[in-house]
Amino acid sequence: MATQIPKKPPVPAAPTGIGSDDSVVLERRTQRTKPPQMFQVVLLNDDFTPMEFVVHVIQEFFSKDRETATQIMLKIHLEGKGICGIYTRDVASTKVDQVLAASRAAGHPLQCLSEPVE
Ligand code: TYC
Repeated sequence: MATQIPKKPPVPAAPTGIGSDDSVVLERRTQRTKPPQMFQVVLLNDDFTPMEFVVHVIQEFFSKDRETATQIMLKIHLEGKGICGIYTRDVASTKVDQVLAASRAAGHPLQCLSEPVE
């Protein structure tokens, strides 16, 4: 009886991503996750809220210095509305709540909203 020479088992075709020498090939991805939708927080003009209060609100809740806050307030006063900051959804929503709470507590009708950017 002839001696059986054991045959090597056939090498399975390497699946995509595995090199023929068992090395793992990582594909470069351009971007793993897309950036979150951003929201701009807008203040609206009205005839009653004092300018000084609006400047205070912009400084306090949007971390602007007094000069920048004054410029934003004047833009709102002249153009009807203005962007105070751009944030993720939850942060923007919190800013709106904080501004409205402070305005109502002070007895002013200041309006604030957030809207998606783009
Ligand atoms: N128009 C207001 C005034 O003349 C000032 C003001 C500015 C009010 C900006 C609201 O978002 C506002 N007293």
